[in-house]
Amino acid sequence: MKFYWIPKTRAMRIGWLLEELGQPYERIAADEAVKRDPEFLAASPMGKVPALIDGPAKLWDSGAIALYLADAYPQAKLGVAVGEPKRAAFVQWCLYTNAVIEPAMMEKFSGAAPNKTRSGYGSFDLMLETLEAGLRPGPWILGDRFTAADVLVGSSVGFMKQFGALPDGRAALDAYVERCQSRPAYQRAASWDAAA
Ligand SMILES: N[C@@H](CCC(=O)N[C@@H](CS)C(=O)NCC(=O)O)C(=O)O
Repeated sequence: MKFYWIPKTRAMRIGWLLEELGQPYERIAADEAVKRDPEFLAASPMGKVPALIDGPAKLWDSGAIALYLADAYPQAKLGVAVGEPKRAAFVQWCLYTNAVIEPAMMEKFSGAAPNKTRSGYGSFDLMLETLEAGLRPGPWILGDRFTAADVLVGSSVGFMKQFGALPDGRAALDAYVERCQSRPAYQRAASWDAAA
């Protein structure tokens, strides 16, 4: 697998997932030269990272990459197979990061007035309430099993915390980030990402 990333960006979440996956991969920093490379652009037509090439599979969105890897490498037990009871919840939470959490974070950072009805993501507050409810009883977003959905959701909640967007008193979310970030695979990815 070829994994394209830029240090200290959202791409790190796929680095974390690849460390959880335990399959060999090549990490390629998407510098200006790489961004002009036709092989990279074939995988990532928008020039965005993370991007992944795995044989014939070419993907460039972290949600899509996470779903793909969880399905393509079931032995890593990071996904929920079609037909299993929690499959729907797994897909739902995998999409939650890019469809809801990240647009809601933009609302928060830009100071835009919330409009729950007009915005597909609801609002920042509604996003947080829904996430907190989803994490009950926990410890993971699907209950007792850690999955690729936690990599996506946990990395976004980690961003919120890092950028001061997580309001005080959200102890369950704080504890969730801590649980995610104490995983050895997260620590490995955080260490090579920080060193790059
Ligand atoms: N929704 C995308 C976001 C991708 C994205 O915005 N990537 C940024 C890094 S955080 C990027 O590629 N920036 C470099 C650029 O646009 O040239 C995902 O999660 O994969």
